[in-house]
Amino acid sequence: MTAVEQSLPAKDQPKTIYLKDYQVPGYLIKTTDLRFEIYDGETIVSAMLHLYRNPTAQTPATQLILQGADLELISIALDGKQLSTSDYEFGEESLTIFDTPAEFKLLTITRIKPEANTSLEGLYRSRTMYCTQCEAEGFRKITYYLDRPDVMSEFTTTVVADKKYPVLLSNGNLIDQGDAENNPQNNRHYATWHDPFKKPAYLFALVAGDLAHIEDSFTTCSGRDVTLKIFVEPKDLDKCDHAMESLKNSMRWDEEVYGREYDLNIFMIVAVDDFNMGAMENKGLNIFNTSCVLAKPETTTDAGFQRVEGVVAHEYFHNWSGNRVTCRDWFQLSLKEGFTVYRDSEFSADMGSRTVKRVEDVTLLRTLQFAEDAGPMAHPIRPESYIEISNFYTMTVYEKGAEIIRMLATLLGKDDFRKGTDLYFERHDGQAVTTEDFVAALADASGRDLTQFKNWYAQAGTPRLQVTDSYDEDAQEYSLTIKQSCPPTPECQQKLPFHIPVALGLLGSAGDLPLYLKDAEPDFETGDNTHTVLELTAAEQTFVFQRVQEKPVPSLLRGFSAPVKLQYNYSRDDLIVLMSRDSDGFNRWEASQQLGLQAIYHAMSAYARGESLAGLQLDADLLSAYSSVLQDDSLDQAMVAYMLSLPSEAYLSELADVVDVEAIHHSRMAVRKALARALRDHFVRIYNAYDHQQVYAATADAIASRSLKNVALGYLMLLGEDDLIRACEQQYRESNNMTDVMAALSQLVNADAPLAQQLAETSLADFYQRWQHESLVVNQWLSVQATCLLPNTLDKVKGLQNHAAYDGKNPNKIRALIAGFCGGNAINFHANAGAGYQFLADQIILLNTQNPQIASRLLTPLTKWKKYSPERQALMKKELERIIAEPNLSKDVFEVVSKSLV
Ligand code: B3K
Ligand code: ZN
Repeated sequence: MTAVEQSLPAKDQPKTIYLKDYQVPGYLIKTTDLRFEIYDGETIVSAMLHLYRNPTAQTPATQLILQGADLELISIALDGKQLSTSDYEFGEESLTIFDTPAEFKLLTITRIKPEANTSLEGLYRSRTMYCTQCEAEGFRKITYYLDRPDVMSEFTTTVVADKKYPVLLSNGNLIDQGDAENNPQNNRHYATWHDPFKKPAYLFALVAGDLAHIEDSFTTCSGRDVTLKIFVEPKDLDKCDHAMESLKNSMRWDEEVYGREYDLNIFMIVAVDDFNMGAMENKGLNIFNTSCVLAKPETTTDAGFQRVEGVVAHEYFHNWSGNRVTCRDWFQLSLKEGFTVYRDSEFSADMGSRTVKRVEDVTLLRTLQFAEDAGPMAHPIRPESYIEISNFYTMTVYEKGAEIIRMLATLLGKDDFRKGTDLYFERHDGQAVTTEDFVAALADASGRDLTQFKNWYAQAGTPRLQVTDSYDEDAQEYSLTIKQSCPPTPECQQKLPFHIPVALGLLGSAGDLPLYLKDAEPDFETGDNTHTVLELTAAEQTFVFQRVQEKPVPSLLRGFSAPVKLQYNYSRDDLIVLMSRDSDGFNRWEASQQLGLQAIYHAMSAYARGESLAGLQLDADLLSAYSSVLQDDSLDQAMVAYMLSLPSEAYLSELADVVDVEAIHHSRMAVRKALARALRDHFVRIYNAYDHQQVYAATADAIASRSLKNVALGYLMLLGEDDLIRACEQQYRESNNMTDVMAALSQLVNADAPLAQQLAETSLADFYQRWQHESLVVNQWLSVQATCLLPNTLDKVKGLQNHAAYDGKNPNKIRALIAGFCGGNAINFHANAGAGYQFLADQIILLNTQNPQIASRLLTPLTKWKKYSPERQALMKKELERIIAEPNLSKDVFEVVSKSLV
């Protein structure tokens, strides 16, 4: 018996949903008229649904099964006639109405309790406002409905509430408002919204609150004026400008790059403090986590500014990739998410630096998504089955999904890709479709055969590319042999070969060599012939380049042209060449990372032999390569910062078969210290050249120079010198922006020197004193402490749980403190004989009933248990078993724990 089977009696085990079981809905809903009567403590929802049999269903439906959860049914009438209890039946999360006609109107009246809704799904209360989150299956917590994305209906929504909630919003255009009827005290009012675009229930939204807003407008490419409003709590009105600017930039970009115009008269964003994720693309009424909309220099870091820009764009782009064309079922999630992440990442690349954005995206992918793809929750970007769909809003569906769209764009080229997306939007506007439909549109528009490419949608796992080469000087031929393989994953043991674009160039002594690929298409030699994209389709393929006059250094997988692990035996000298002068900026960075890895692995071998790493010396050639980077004026400063930053502990762990937490941490730290000692003067020069008085700007250049200066500070702080520590504290005290304040604070908190610790303590106290009323700033304060790499952090984290700054119901606070510690502080999370594991399991058990989605997300560090030493494995597994033995386990937590224990 497996652990899963042991855990629950078979009848109580949550059901697995399979893609292969998909059936079209028996009924469709023409119109949906909703009325919300919001009172303190309860809300009454009246839903009038105009239903009709789906003409495409194989057999005509004779009963209607609606989904509903946590609802109290007050009354139900079909075509005006009240139903009696024998006309319908309740299931676990359903209401079945018997003997239903071909077409009818169903009126249900239900009672819900938003104030008691801690799952933050459905209608709930966050601080002073009411708001909704319906994706994926939250609408069923609002009223009985066909809660599936292929049922698209025209919604009209009336919200009635006390006037202490002056702002009443829903999707679409405002068509009516006024004082409520039967309202003797004249203290209630209403607003009616109509959304002319058919949409699935997951895109429904409602907000009621005492909100302030900023307003702007955008004239679309066809000359229509669109009102833009961002609603926030009044205290946050000074933090909306960056989001508004980002929104206008997104609207323009989508017109220019994809030909997509906005379609309603108004576009609204509302910022909410209690939110399970970043934001939600509800039609015309996006609801955002405050952390993804509010920004101003004094309170928000550069990363925060960039996140706001990226998330605003992402949600806006969903208006076409997600809303106008939506998903047939939740297995198709990547249809909208992968595509939209690709779109937002290209937008950010166009707004800032393309190479920097690529480095950031690949870093995220290779640490988090590759780890997911190698773990128990591995799944293809279009999964075959799930227990709880909320568990599939993953790095794989989003980030790998985006890589798959990127590969399609690379294979088709700019013009054909655009023709393909135009055809997709035109062909499927107003429909709920599949990833197959998306690929078909691209294939039809370009004339390309994408059959094999579709393996990327169905097979999980990160493919490995093993590259070998040979140079024949006499024949002047250079051959590259590429073998592909993919490790087994839960859904599939034997993989079919993938269709993989491998972008490359060949470096000669004087720069990129011209490429003459044997047997290539005749047009190969036109245009830029120093860069090409090879198409790998077989398990093994050899590509021969002719007229190669010297033995080249291959620059492989330029721009990270495919989400794969590349293995090629680069010598250290090759890497130094690539790092110093590859024409592909991404591969220059990649070479720096490979060099960093080699240095860390070298230190890890010494560590394994029990040698002291205290005075570790780095090789002179390596140091001179790093110092050339520091002096290379042709490089973007952000790139210098990234090239100088060693691969993270998380990435080193992902690469390891068995993670040795201490060896990774101490070896990486030793290399960092060695770099700090050797390059001290460069770092001091960079630090001193920075003008700390300059006015803050969130431009790519300004962000880059802060980033490089703060990387220099990070190295300098490793030297433990009092003057440098004092300079750091001065940066903390005097900086005019949160990026520099946080960078300094984090360095003080992490510096293992008495003076630094003393200054860290006073600075942390000062920080809280100053910012205690700014929730998002307090989150940064929690997170800087949770990620402190010095010992005893777990005790501090536990202490902070009782601090006034913490709120165990707010997802942002949970992420800052609990996920910050368990997911971002390996050396402490894995310390003390499993104390960290036990702490995490306790939090998950607590959150399991309160907020299952957040509980399930927090599990990630424990799901990796098989990657650790046998002792740690046993301790982590014990905690997973303790969780699964809990009564009332949510589907969310059950699915992740049970799959991890297999
Ligand atoms: N579509 C939403 C995510 C919904 C998550 C539901 N658990 C945000 C986004 O990806 O744009
Ligand atoms: Zn999205």
